[in-house]
Amino acid sequence: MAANNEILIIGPPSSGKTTFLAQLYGRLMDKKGKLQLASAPENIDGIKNAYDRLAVGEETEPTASTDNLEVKIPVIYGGQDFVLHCKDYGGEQVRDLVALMEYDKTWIVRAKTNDRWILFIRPSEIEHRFDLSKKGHATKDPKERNATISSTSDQSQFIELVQVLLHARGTGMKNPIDTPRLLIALTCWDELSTDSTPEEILRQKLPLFAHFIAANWLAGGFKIIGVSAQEFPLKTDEARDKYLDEMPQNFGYLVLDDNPKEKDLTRLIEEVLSL
Ligand SMILES: Nc1nc2c(ncn2[C@@H]2O[C@H](COP(=O)(O)OP(=O)(O)OP(=O)(O)O)[C@@H](O)[C@H]2O)c(=O)[nH]1
Ligand SMILES: [Mg+2]
Repeated sequence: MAANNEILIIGPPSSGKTTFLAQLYGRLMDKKGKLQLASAPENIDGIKNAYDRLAVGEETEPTASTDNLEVKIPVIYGGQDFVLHCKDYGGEQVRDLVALMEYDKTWIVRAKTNDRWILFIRPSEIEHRFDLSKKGHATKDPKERNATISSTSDQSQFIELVQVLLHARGTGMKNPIDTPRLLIALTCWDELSTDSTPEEILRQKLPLFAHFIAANWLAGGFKIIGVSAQEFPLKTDEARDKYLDEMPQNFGYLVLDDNPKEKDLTRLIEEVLSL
């Protein structure tokens, strides 16, 4: 089945959606990437705000849960013109999809009209799996994670999220899924300090989820990559100065199959379009 080129970024709060879109916008303005701007985009206020913050070395702010921003950026890719629809919204909405197990019309339309999904997962925020072979009992500080959706594990939350969205789209799971094509982007890759491949990290951090995807998608219908849109945290004056001096569009990279770093962030779009 031919899939359309509409792309939806799905990600819980703080998974790096807005930072990535702001950095992508910077790359497009810079005109050095594989994906090129065709003409000036309209309505980019939300992304521009995040872009301007990065330009002065400030981190992006959490997107309000009520925000549903849709930006259309005309681009040229492989000699062809098409419009990149960027949707940014508060990740709280994604958290609610799983917590309440219900979705509104906005999400039905999003799930149905976008044939290419990018799922943002920030591995450094995944709760460590409890390994019974290493400890006799689990000790867990209840204050440690106030960001959890419920008492269920991160793994089942991501599985449920994908199931809810497939349900909203009306895609059954009896046969291997071809569309939506799924790009799993492991974000804030710099926080991992690892030489492992994105696939290895997914299997290490979320083995059940990795298995769920491999079992339900057609091979070739999904892919796993690493993304560091910002390259390092902007928590110190030194880090902020570096951003100010060297410009945000010079930071950020992707990690493709065997963990080489790819500086052209626009290639993430190429990866999802080529699925
Ligand atoms: N170290 C590091 N931090 C990052 C990176 N990308 C984003 N961050 C930080 O992660 C936090 C969340 O980033 P956002 O882009 O606002 O995340 P979001 O998914 O838009 O969050 P919501 O709007 O709440 O849904 C911010 O403090 C960013 O500075 C990265 O590549 N590396
Ligand atoms: Mg945001």
